[in-house]
Amino acid sequence: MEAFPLWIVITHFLNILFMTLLGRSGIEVLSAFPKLYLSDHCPPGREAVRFSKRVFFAGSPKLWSSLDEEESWSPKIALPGRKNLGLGRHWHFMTLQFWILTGLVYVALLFIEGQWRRLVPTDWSIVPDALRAMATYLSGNLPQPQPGLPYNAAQQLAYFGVVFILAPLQILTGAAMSPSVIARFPWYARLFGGKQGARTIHFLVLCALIGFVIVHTAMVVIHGIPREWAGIALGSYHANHTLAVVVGTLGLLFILAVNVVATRVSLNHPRRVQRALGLVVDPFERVISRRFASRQHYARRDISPYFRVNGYPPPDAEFEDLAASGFVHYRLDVGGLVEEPISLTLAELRAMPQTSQITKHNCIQGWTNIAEWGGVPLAAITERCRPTADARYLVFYAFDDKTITENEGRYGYFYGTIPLDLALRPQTILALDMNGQPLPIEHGAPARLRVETQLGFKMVKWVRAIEFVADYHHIGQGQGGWREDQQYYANAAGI
Ligand SMILES: Nc1nc2c(c(=O)[nH]1)N[C@H]1C(S)=C(S)[C@@H](COP(=O)(O)O)O[C@H]1N2
Ligand SMILES: [Mo]
Repeated sequence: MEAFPLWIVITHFLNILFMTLLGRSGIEVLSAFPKLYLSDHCPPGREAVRFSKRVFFAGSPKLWSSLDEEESWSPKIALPGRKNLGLGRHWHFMTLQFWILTGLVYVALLFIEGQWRRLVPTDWSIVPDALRAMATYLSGNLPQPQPGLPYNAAQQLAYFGVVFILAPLQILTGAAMSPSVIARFPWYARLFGGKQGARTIHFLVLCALIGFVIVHTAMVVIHGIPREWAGIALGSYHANHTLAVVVGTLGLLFILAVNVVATRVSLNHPRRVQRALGLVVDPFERVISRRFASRQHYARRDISPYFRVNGYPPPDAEFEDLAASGFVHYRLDVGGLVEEPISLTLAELRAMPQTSQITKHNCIQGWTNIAEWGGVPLAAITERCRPTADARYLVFYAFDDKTITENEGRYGYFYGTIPLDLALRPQTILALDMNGQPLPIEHGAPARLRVETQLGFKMVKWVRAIEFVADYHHIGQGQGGWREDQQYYANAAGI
């Protein structure tokens, strides 16, 4: 009997390759916030699981920033390792697209070729049969394969679980972590117990998949490598066994080589990798990030007791003087490609139409918090200064010099850009208040951006000036923001 048709041999191989990249880059993402929560308030010190020795507390006397929580994990495990969340995400979202494509082709062919019975059990007797098969293994014998199939009931049930339960669950919980998706459809995250619930399930499914791979590999060894590899690498149990061992080994070496090269190149040429993977990742990010408008309306009782800080306040004397005098001398300069450049005091900003919203903040590292934000819709500011026809982006310049506040070989003043259409969305505001009080210094006083479909790093705090531009490639290192420049984050930030 033919064990596996060619399309199964190919999709199975691609699947191994993509799962190694997805798993390793997923671990990199986890290292940026190495803790799991069941609640979207993410109370510091009260995590469900923590993969880090260091504990941070809400009431700690010394201000800490969530980037301090990041861990550096080995490139042998994480892709690429050594605190590179930006490229970890690039690898994850690049591979994801090919993995889903492979999965769709596989499942489509399974049905088109009438082979779905290979995986989908049609009778409940599969459960006792699977139990019996496991008992047979435990007694030191090999169970009989299912009639007409190359594997037994326990294997069939496990394969069904992986393809039709674990893989879809991984995609669904992945989507429930996208700030764009859950800003537009807040009910969707609730299906999984919130974003943190989805994140925890996503991790548990990773563990289940790793467990599956271990047992699956052990089974291949127990059943006998040359014969099993003849089946899955050459498609037939009667194929030449020497050839099977050669092809199988070459296949595994290829997967290892791809992983080694991906890791090395990412560590040594991060900007090139950001750009190259960006060709596949950026369009995908943009579709998900910019299509939806936020429809979040949480209640006051949903507000988080403690809201994490990410990014230390500007340390210089000029800013401290401004703050000490209650920002009376503060001016927000709005210029660039506009018909009427303006300069607004805090009082003038407060005299403009105000709005407020209770929304969930999603830091790229993985934590969430809910707060109420009040301030001026960016649409109102845009309307006043009347951008010219060639203005396409808004650049937000901040007061904090990261050379001083976040120096891990990074430098320059913080800034960020958003496209004009995002600026005009109803829940895009220049916030002046947080939870009914003027913004605390650490959360961006006197004014900070809120773009409720995006990741936290897009929401520039301590805004000094806004510039309308046609293009951002001449600013900073040209990637559209300080974290994009210095940490290789993608510019569209909806997932
Ligand atoms: N000026 C400035 N804005 C910034 C940052 C920063 O370091 N400097 N960090 C960003 C990141 S990564 C996040 S998650 C949010 C955090 O906002 P919070 O400190 O109010 O929680 O601010 C964003 N805006
Ligand atoms: Mo962040």
